[in-house]
Amino acid sequence: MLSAVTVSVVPEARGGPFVFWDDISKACESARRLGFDAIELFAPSPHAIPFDELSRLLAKHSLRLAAVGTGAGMVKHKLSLSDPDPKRRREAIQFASSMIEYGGRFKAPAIIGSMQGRWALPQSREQALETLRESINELGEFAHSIGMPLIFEPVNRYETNLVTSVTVGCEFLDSLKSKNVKLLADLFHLNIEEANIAEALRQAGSMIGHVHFADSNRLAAGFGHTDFPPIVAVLREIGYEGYLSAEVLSLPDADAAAAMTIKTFQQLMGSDYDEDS
Ligand code: LER
Ligand code: MN
Repeated sequence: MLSAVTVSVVPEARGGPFVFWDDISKACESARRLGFDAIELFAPSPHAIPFDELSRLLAKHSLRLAAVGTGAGMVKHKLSLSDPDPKRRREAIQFASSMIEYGGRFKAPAIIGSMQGRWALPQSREQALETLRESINELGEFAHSIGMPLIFEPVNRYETNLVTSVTVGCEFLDSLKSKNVKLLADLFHLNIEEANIAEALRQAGSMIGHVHFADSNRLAAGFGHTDFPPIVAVLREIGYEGYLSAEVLSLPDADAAAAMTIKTFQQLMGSDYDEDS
């Protein structure tokens, strides 16, 4: 497994669960110094950090791009992939596509989390899920056309009323025509929604494509009460080789959150972790 840390350049997301903020160059420098393999980027659009600039920074600090978030589509632009208004839904698809394309240039998948939206009357939940299914099928196939998977994230009940758990996420993926969509297990959301986090991951098996590495309280892994060893044991058992990406609050400050994350990551990886990788 590989380590990653989040960087947000979305002012409207201030206070959200991202470790580094605003200054991508400083974030890359800190990530490398602390020993991360990659960063995960949360940006307002593909134009926020031009391709050449990010390429140069990643190369300079020997970092990879783990994934790109699309949450700004919701937080900043109020776009939802289950929007009953066809025009707004098309804008949501266009925004998500532009992020998929941007990430793809770095071989990084895009994540659809809060952009799944929420259902509300007069729509039914089933109608909203059907609309979401159409959007995710289209985006999944677009991602496929550029050789990338699409990552879909169940989000806890306080943030969506559509896909909130790994079980519902697996059912949703099974119902898609596109077979190019993987699940994101955000350990903070799972801590709220699952009876047993490790068991939920075991059930999902090869459907897991990305992990947000957060403690019970959404602080860095190690600052809460989540029991990580059984979770990592199951991730190994299901053959997960992707990222544990710290999408956590920047508390008590960015460097402390990042340092606790990498300490916990290295402890969990034990002898499997090659410090030079
Ligand atoms: C939001 O809570 C979250 O976990 C993000 O990764 C989804 O956009
Ligand atoms: Mn997340």
